[in-house]
Amino acid sequence: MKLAVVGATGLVGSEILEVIANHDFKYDELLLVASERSVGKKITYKGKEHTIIGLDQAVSEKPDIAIFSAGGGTSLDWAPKFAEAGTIVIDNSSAWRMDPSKKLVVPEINAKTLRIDDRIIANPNCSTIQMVLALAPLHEEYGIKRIVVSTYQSVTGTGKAAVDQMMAEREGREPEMVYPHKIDLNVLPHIDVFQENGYTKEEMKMIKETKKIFGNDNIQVTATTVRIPVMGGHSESVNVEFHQDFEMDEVRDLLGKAPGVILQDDPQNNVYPMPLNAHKKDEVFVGRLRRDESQPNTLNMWVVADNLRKGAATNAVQIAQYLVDHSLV
Ligand code: A2P
Ligand code: 11C
Repeated sequence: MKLAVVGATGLVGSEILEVIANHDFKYDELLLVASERSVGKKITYKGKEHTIIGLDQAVSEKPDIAIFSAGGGTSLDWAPKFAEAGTIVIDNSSAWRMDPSKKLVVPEINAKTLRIDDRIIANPNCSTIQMVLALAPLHEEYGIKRIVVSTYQSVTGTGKAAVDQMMAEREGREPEMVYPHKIDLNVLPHIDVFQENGYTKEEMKMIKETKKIFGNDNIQVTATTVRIPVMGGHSESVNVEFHQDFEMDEVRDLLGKAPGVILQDDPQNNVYPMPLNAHKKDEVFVGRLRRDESQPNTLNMWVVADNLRKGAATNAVQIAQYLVDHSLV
């Protein structure tokens, strides 16, 4: 197994390296790939020194799997070249997600759709992954009719430069502005670019990707995505209406045993999911479960996950592990 991590010097790339180590993902050779700016730099990983290489060299090395996390442009240009060379690309960017010929995979939900000829596999957006993972066991039982989601997203979702902007503001240094406004002590109802319909691209990702992952265009979704000055994870208020009614005990039971989901729902003792606790965890945390008393068959829930972990690195490494375990690579 020759594994390449493209974007290895970035926030998601470093997290991928951590997850590979934690999950003991087996490889014989590891290629660390970044932009020309970083080529030649040394990184020590698991006690071994690695030299960062460029994309041209990485393609010529014909890795078995390449996990991409270097932005949409890099994925659009380079994933097909790797695929052509026989590499399976697992792509963290939005470049291929809505391409009908590419699978959009959250392993617990739809890894079984993967086939030997899937050469570019898309990893969904972080805010989508955590929401669908928490909803999947309930969807199976009651059938989702409509989702209303509002997010509270960590600055780590934007990348290193955004963390730097927030910390510079917090520490009274001159910030390099990544966002159009200050982010510390502020809330921006704006993630990614605005579209013609008034929604942001992040909101449209949540809508379209949810339908694709569940393989059901009839699921209605509306989203408001918001950046807040925290690190550690994205939080989401999810209001979900089902076709069938549910019992709260059964909802708790289903979530309690869902793979990759941890129920943290004991409000009397101030127990509920928070980004501070989700930081560096691979699971999705769910709490504040309560019936929406304003209409039938509807549930409110609070969903938190480390966006760099299950929202990106963990999901990608789980896809890679699935390919290995099922002889798809
Ligand atoms: P580099 O560190 O050389 O710029 P983040 O989202 O945290 O900013 O990280 C982005 C990652 O993507 C980094 O590893 C960055 O490498 C990499 N990257 C950005 N542009 C390119 C490119 N054109 N080719 C290869 N890697 C790229
Ligand atoms: C954010 N969700 O928090 C974004 C980051 O499509 O993979 C990931 C963007 C993407 O800003």
